[in-house]
Amino acid sequence: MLKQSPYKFQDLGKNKTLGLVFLNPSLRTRLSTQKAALNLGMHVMVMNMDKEGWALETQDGVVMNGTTVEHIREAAAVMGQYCDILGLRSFPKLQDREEDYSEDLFNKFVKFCNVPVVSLESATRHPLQSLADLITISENSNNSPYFSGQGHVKAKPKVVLTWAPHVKPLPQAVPNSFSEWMCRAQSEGLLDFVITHPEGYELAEEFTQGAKVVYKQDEALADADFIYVKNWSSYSEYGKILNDGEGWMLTDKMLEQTNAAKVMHCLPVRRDLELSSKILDGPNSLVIPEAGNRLWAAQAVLKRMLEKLPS
Ligand code: AN0
Ligand code: CP
Repeated sequence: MLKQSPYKFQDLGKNKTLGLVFLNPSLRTRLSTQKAALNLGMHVMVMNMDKEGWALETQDGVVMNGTTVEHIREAAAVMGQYCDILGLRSFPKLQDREEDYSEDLFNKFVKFCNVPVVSLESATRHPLQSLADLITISENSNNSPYFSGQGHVKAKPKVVLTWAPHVKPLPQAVPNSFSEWMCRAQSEGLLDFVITHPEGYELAEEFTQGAKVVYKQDEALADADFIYVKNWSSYSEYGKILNDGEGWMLTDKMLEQTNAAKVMHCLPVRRDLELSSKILDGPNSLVIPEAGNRLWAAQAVLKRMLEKLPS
């Protein structure tokens, strides 16, 4: 495992350059992917398009006489000239569901840059996060070969994804990906997966096939081994916040109904709005090792991509 020998493949990325392109802010994804690339011997360049790049036009057929300065056709193609692999972070605009769920921007970037692309969270998915989450669950479950010796002694852990309150409309990308990966793990008999949220926050069916949805949070949390906390905006009333989410913030009192559940969150987290500080600072929280595992997730993915590149 890469975690045991981080530098084992440090020759793999020699003379290879990774470009990380951010259209939105990031702490974990930026640093973990950068460090993963360095462990593999790659060079890394970071482009903060939102702050330092030219305003990007993504639609075809427009006369660019407004605020956009450069078209994605040229911008992506040019970045592809300098890099062997590119990563892109592009949040949804949360205005037009069709546009966001078609992954129009991400797909255009892939098409025009002409090099392999890794998602650093796109409009509908955050796969590097979900891989890190799966590693974290494995390390804390004794039915896994990666069990660290601490955590749950159970043949099949119960994993619950719970909606949490927030003041801003957030993407569905993190819960979509988490659900997609957990449904797959469930179909392989590794765990049981339950989703809980207030009515109106149903995720797109393509990501939740096989998941059990329970609207009563206390019912869903009963006997849980892992609780994954995340806010998302509505998919059906696209991009909207439907209520103030009162009573949905996970507290240590709620943990009493669970199997001493370990608590996860992708971060950044708003303390005492999404998740109580008592839980975050307490022994049940996995948020820091979970963020630490972002490194190994990114390194595993970059390693695979490097192995497929012509040398
Ligand atoms: C983003 C989201 O919910 O998708 C990024 C999470 C990794 N979160 C915020 O914008 C707060
Ligand atoms: N979890 C996550 O992707 O964090 P950042 O937005 O800080 O990269």
